[in-house]
Amino acid sequence: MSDFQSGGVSISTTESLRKLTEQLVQAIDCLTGLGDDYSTSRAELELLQQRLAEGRFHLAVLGQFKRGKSTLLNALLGDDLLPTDILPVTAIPTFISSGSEITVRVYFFDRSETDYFPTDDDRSLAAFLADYVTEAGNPHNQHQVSRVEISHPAALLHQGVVLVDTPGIGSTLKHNTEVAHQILPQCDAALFLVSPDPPITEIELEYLAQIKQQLPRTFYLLNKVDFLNAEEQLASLKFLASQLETLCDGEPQVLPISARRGLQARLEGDSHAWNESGMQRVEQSLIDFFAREKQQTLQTAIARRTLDLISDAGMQLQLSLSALKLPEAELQRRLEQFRLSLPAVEREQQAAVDVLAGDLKRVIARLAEEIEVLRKKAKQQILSQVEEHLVVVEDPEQMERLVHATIATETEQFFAPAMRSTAELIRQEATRLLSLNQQRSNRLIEQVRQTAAELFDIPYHAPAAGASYSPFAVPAWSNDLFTSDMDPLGQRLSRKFFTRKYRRKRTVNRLREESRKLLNRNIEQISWALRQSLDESFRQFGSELGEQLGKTIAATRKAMEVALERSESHSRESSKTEISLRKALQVLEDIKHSLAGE
Ligand SMILES: Nc1nc2c(ncn2[C@@H]2O[C@H](COP(=O)(O)OP(=O)(O)O)[C@@H](O)[C@H]2O)c(=O)[nH]1
Ligand SMILES: [Mg+2]
Repeated sequence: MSDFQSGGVSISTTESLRKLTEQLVQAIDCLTGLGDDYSTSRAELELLQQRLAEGRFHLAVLGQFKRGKSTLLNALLGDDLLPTDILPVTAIPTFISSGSEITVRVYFFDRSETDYFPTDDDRSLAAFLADYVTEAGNPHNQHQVSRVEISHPAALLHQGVVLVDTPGIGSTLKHNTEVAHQILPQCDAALFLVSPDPPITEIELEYLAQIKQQLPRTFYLLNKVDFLNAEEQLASLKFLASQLETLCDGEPQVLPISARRGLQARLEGDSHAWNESGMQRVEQSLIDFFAREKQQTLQTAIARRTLDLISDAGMQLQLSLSALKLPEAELQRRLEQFRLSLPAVEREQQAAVDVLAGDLKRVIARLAEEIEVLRKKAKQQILSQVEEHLVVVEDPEQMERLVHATIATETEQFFAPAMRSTAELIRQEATRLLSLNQQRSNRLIEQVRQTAAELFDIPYHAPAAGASYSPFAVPAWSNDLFTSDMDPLGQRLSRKFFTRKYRRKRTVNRLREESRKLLNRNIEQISWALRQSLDESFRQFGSELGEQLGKTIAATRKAMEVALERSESHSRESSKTEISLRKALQVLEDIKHSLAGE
């Protein structure tokens, strides 16, 4: 029996494969007949069709950034292939499938040519990959890489298994979080990775809820257990299980692992250590799962996605059809009514923008309070130690050395955790407010769709997945944020010309002043970094809010205007259009019902 519990997959057998294949062909045919308006949905269906035919199963590793996703994949492949780092690295989804040797192909958004490894130059594979999938080699994806495909001879990849490395959610890099959401419709099952400290965050639970909605199977791994003793590991697993319980109908199995130790064991061929790392159990469970349930899960995932795409196309079709059926004057009137409803929407949107700005101000005020608390604490903790040297030490040179040493250790020890806890506090507050704003904006978008639906007497379909905004991201931890270097200017007072007493007094004053300045400078850096992140998250959120709403309005308006145009043109033409639309709708409805098993 597999360690991963069965998720109650019901579709099975070759008969259902044959049926699903046929349904896809019908749906694609139907959308092809409808022309360019439906080309995006058609292209997506074609990709699903291809995957189903090839039995290409996408198992994605998902989770927050830095949980060890890439390390885990490297351990499973037995190869130090994907870049891993303490900084966010994987900005691009990477698909790893079976091949007799290692090759890499890089795809771009803005051109159809691809880049390929091995190349003519002598670059290593790691260097080649780093140029595309790391933030350092390809900052903010300026090279417009859409995805990377790697082929690898690892046995685990046989029989159509494709492992997918994803950028994490919750990273400072917003585009990573976006990609982590956009990848979900392409995945069939997921390994969801968490690690202790903290075991699981609010953002992860939200992400997981989306994953559960879209993917038929999810497996849970607690990574980095090498940080924990047996007791702590047990407590972590228990806590995780309780957090996951509501999402998973019952306590899910969470396997504890150390991907890093596993990778090392694989590279050294140490089977005992491989077993100890927990990775052997993961590998065996995956092999069992692939053997027993891969085909079923693939079919379930593809059937679900097909159903979603067909439902969306059906709604678009219904809107065109209802519009077409109406007399031209009536259509004009309703279109006008829709237009008239827009200013109210725009007013509400403006109100939403104002609320957002107010919320940002509130979080900034909260940040200022926290920063003052921090300043006080830093003074108590660091300056009191400095002051001790200033009082006790007689020799000015020795005093200088001691103060510098104290500042250097204390800066790191105080500010690193202080930064983390302040950032966490601000993150929680920002996430709470942004999620309220998101609910408001989702309601507004729904309102527009509902107005359109009511005007044209068509049933209202809630969107498959609401717009998802990336929440506030804590700034990346970097030592550059803090400095312990004191001002080197004007130090030395010549021993020759001044008495030691005078030199000591001057040194005390200068060190006191510099320590204060340095401490304030570090506080300002923290404040500035968090303020930047806040501004950026709220700004992005605001612009996405406008964009989503704009798109919904534009799409609805376009469907009506197209209908209006057609009804204005020749009536015979129009009745022909109506017949073909009606036929298409019937076809889609039939497929939908048979997909839903009705
Ligand atoms: N201690 C420990 N560190 C790990 C483990 N797995 C990964 N890491 C480290 O965590 C950091 C992030 O790993 P990476 O695989 O890049 O995470 P990703 O962002 O989720 O892909 C790296 O420094 C890894 O070496 C583990 O099992 N134990
Ligand atoms: Mg990674």
